[in-house]
Amino acid sequence: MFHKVLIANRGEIALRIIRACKELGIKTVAIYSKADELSLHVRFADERVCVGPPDSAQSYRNIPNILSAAEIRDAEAIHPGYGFLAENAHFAEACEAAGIVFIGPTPDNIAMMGDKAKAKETMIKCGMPILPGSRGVVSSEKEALNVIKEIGFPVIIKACAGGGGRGMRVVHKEQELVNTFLMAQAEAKASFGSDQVYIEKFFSNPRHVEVQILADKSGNVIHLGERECSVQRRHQKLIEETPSPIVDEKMRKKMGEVAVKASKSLAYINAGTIEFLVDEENNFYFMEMNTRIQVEHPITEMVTGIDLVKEQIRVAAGEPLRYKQKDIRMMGHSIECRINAEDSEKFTPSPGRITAYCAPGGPGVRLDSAAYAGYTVPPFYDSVIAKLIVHSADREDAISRMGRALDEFVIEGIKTTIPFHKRVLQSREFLSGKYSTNLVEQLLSQ
Ligand code: MV4
Repeated sequence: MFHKVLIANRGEIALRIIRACKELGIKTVAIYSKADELSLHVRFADERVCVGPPDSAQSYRNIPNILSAAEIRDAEAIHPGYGFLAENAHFAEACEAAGIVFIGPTPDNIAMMGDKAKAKETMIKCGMPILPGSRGVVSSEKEALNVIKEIGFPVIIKACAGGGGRGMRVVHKEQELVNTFLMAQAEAKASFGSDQVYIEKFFSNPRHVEVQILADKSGNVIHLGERECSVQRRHQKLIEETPSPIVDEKMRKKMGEVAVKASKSLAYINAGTIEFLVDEENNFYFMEMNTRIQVEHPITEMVTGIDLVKEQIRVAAGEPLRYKQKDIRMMGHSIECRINAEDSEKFTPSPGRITAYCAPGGPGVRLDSAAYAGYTVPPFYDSVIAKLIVHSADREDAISRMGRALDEFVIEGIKTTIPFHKRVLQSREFLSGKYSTNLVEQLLSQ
């Protein structure tokens, strides 16, 4: 096992990783920007190195500075968390070249999944159900029309280098195609440096359901069930729950099996997530694979009892998985609410000083947060300041427990999304479990 790990991240996920390292007896090195001198991750780590100014391009994404920090402090491995460098193949490669273990998959696996059209091609070969559409890149309107002859309107044009909802355009009829196609290419070029796009049949009112997997260096892969992530706004997830209200044992088994089979054929190592789009008939199709630990990982931990971050570190150190598929049981129901430093109606950022802070507690409540009374939320980074997670025997009890925990939570001095969460939890649509990715828009227009 490693003796010392550097955490190339900040906030709640840096703290989460420090906690896992502590329990594994691993020393930790925090990195931080000038804006984060008073952050909890800096205080809780055994060592700390300032890697640059507030701008994350010069600090949390500054590869030379981060590698120097790891070398100076003798860290044997780097945990990237999520965001920043977590899915940067060059960084994974640079770690390898410097003799430092990147806690994640190989650079090749990261690069492959980063190209969404390539990922799709690869997944077809792995027996994964995929969204009907072009085989690979579409480079002209003529080619686009040929694809559309097969699948019909509406279609969606996606940037190969996009992902997470970035670089997508829907086309409803032929008159719009040429314009939208050229616009999609130009936007892809401007945003990602590549004008490559591909085309799919567009599904309206989809659900987003994802499967968690864990894979070790000996080729063992297991899945840990699904997470329902359809409560989102502009591709930012707001509430996640497991199990998904629409997934039954049979569907879970099928999704899990294809996810495991694909990860095996990729020789994937690390925790990973296969995202599926689920249509109104509960057919599921591969969307993307995320090669990192995800924000919403705690709900899977609550129902399976498995510490995903510790497992991630163990498999990176070459240890075999300690669980076989038959050891995995999903117990009860878990929900996560992402509490953002944002106005709860307009979702505009609300950074600033937290003047009062009182955390919820009691049975079945977990709070992953790096916030505290007197802490100032900087304006430079992601606005998630806390993840409130509950676990209970069933969905109804979990919803009621989350309502109680949200009522207990006091954060003063800044605006948060707590009022929004209370509203969703009381909505007929959420309570019924029959909601799609349109839920938030529906509620906000009421
Ligand atoms: C789609 C789609 C409909 N049809 N693809 C958004 C995130 C990225 N992973 C892919 N996304 C979508 N792809 C086809 N062929 C609708 C979305 C989509 C979406 C997907 C999951 C969760 C929320 C979403 C919100 C808007 C659009």
